[in-house]
Amino acid sequence: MAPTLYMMPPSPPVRAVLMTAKSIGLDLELKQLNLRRGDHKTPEYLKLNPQHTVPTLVDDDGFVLWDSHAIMVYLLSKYAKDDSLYPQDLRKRAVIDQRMHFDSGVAFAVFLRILYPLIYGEKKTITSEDTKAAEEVYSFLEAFLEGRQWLTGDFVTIADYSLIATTSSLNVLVKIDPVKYPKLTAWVKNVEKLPAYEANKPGLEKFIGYVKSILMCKIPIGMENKAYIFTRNKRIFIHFSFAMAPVLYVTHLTPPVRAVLMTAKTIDLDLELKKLNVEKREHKNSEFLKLNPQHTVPTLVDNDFVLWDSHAIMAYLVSKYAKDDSLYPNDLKQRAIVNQRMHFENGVAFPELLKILYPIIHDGKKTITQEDEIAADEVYSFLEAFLDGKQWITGDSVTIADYSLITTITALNVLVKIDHVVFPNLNTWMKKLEQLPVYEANRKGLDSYTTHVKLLLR
Ligand SMILES: N[C@@H](CCC(=O)N[C@@H](CS)C(=O)NCC(=O)O)C(=O)O
Repeated sequence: MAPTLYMMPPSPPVRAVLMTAKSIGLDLELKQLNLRRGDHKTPEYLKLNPQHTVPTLVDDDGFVLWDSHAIMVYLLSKYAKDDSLYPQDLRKRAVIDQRMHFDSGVAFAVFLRILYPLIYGEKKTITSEDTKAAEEVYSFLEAFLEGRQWLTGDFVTIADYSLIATTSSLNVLVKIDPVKYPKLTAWVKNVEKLPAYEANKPGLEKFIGYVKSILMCKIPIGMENKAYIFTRNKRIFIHFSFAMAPVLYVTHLTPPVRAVLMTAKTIDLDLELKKLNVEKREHKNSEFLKLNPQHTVPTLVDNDFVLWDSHAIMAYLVSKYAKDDSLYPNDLKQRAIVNQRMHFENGVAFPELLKILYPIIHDGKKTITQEDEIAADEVYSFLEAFLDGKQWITGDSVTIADYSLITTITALNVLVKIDHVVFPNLNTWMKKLEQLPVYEANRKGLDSYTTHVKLLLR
């Protein structure tokens, strides 16, 4: 029996899965949902996937998995004849993971942030802010493609599928300028020539028609189209060290950094920490941009190997340095669920935290609005559902998905308190994590974050 995919053709993550299935000649039984009609919020569908997203996979033995990235990895590991689209090689895989988390947490998040208010809200135009956000995504991709034909190297992987699905859709909203982004433009053209791309086309066309029909003449033609120019600090501050311990670039207030620190502590791995001062824009310094064009912390330098994105870093460190696989199980299905939860953290929970936090930090906002509360409560409700019948966020043992989520949720909890009566599973889970010795690696950063935020809110 073919695995079932709950889907909606215009959805980019759905199309990424379809491209993957096409590449490996896997038949899927497609069940179409109409999201505007609310098919994804029915009790039956919520029982399958409490996060109510498409795509959701139900394998022939009833195994349920959502999140396109987790699904692609799972399908390849189970059904592909070789590992070319998601190589076993630790470093190649780590870079693919990083690019896919970039899709979840940045590219696709930006896409939704522009699209949803147009579909569901009052918004009528693409604003200059939208353009700026999309252009930032394009700039990152342009940088990732430096010296490479495909997104992670000289071969096609699921990171290309994931990002072409999102980018080709974002391009409908904010055009990719071929002059500003020549590498990105060439990459899009190359991907379009792949046989697998046929699986992106019909959905993309539906998406284009859909956007047109919704907006009709709403998008103004002469909209602002300013390039986002990174402010580059000229000061050189990075001294490469050849110490044995991997180097981790950090800032002290960030949840993803704390998640990596918890992981390193658990596996007893020494890291040489290098603090970047974000206020002094050290993360935008040209030296650091050379290491990580996405200019995020944490960034890991393990000898000659550079990797960013906390999720990809945690997976890499556990695979390379841990004594066993308990934090990131080798078992296909267990790993698939860990991946799904981490993409949830990256694509849903963390962006919600930033949406509430940034106006407080950058614009002097002093209050938590009802809208903020609703958004945070939605994240809490998802987690409450994920934890149903489980001790930890993916099952019976602690994994890096717990670390990823606890650091973000404790930070969000400072802004919007978790109601213990409404979210009992979540409350119990947090208490259990707080009792782990490794939680100390979260506490320290969380405490200074809490003080900082409370001061700003005063
Ligand atoms: N990270 C997820 C994102 C999936 C997602 O947000 N899909 C959208 C459609 S493009 C959706 O299902 N939206 C409905 C909802 O969130 O309720 C993935 O890669 O599968």
